[in-house]
Amino acid sequence: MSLCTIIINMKKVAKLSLFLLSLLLTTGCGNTKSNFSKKNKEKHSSSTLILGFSQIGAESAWRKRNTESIQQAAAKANIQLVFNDAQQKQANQIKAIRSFIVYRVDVIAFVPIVETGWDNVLKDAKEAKIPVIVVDRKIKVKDESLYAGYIGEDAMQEGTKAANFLLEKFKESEDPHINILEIRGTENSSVASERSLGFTNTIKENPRFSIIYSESGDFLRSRGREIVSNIISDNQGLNINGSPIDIIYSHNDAMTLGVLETLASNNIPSENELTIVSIDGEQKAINALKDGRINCVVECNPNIGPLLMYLVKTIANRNTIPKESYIEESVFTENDDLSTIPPRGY
Ligand code: GYE
Repeated sequence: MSLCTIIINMKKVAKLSLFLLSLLLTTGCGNTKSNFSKKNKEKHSSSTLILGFSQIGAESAWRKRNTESIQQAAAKANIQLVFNDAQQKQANQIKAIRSFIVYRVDVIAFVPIVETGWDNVLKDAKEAKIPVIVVDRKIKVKDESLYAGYIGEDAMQEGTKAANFLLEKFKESEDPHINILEIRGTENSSVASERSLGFTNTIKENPRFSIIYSESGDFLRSRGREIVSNIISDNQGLNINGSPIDIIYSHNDAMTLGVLETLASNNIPSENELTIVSIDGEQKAINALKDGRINCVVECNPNIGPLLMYLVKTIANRNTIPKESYIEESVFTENDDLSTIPPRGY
């Protein structure tokens, strides 16, 4: 595992070299067990707040912008950021959080790649009296006091917005069967579960809609390509056992762009017969919306850095933060004046 630990705010790099060494020792060697409880690290002497942040990886343009937003906001807020890229592995996140405890950062924040498996490491953070903020995706823990609060998108609402667009678009349709292919995000992540639940709870208002096939694409462009390519080759076209696919609901733009690549290489125009709904709002998806290859893009706002830093400072000053903080999000559809959408920045 190559650990990418970036320390922003170079002023303190000398003080942190010891921390970097301990971080590499406890996480860079793979099977090194963190026994942080025996390490009596002196709390760092700096007056600058130190935030330990565990990011899941760089799987999409959305994720890269999310990381940028956090790094830029930390620098602007003069918060020292110890950033760890978990390379899509929960085990790496747990090791990184343990290392943050060893160094006794002031606050820990992390994007939980999946919902469960966090109780023990968060108990360690609680014992060390280090507050934890959950970012972007939610967790399921037995004891809700293990973390101070959640900040991120409302994935349930995103699924609902996707379904509402389809209910409106097909409200005059006489078609008795409107078939949906759902391409889900990372299995067991809160964001994929909620985007599914919000969508299915809403789309059932019209019984002519049915999800005839659903598969996880892990939020990856390559998997979006692969899923649709397999369907086309297994069924000699864009159908499931002869039932035509009328709608593709994809949980993120990266997978949607993969889908569009496969449709194009199989000469299946998405503009006419197919309706595609995607979530995130990265520039390439907005461009595809503008040229008619996608019909609706539900925004999932990655720019949570400034709000996160506000919450970090609040909690570091021993004030409470809301259990859930949601970021503003919009919806872009084929019915809007798309010329007014400013550059997305990712
Ligand atoms: O939609 C996707 C990223 O957790 C909301 O993860 C995030 C999702 C986002 O890979 O592009």
